[in-house]
Amino acid sequence: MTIQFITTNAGKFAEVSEKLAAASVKLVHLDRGYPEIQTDRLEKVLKYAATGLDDEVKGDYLIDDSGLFIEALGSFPGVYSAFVQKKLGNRGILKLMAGERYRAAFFETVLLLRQGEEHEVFHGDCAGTIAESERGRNGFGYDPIFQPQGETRTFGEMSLQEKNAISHRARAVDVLLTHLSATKEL
Ligand code: ITT
Repeated sequence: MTIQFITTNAGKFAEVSEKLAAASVKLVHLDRGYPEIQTDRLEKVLKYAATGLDDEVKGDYLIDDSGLFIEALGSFPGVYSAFVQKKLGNRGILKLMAGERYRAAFFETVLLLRQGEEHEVFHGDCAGTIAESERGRNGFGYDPIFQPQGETRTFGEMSLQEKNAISHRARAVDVLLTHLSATKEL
């Protein structure tokens, strides 16, 4: 089966297509944005986006909204992660966290799959801590400052396959794959 992944983020596309290729799902990259409302939950962003995309995109598609939630910052940047990455970057986050000993954080990914007339939503998360400095050049976005629980390296220091073994996005894709096999699509 073929699904279009609508995202402007090539890193997301690489991660999801690696996982889906292993399950013989072909992912096609549709490199375009869509309006993202400011709201308190990632899922609401996707559900709103889907109402517009349904009219504009033919065939099955997948969209991904993700965020980094830092506990000491009251879950910031959370739903504002894209804006904050653009405006403050990882250095800005490290400045906000300077002197903070409680560094717990988690990533969350929500995926929305449109198949026929149906919308299905899948969640994945990954707990960890905010590193003291940027480490590694792999991945994208916040990867160099996020160290998953039980690991000594940041996502930025891991290969795509290593990140895909434990990440929020990979977990959401696993739930998506379980759904596809339960509905006999695979
Ligand atoms: P699309 O909306 O076009 O898919 P985006 O990069 O704007 O791409 P998001 O709004 O979901 O995607 O991402 C919010 C921010 O969080 C953005 O700056 C990403 O780079 C970052 N981000 C998302 N997933 C991440 C991950 O797995 N590792 C590190 N940073 C991530």
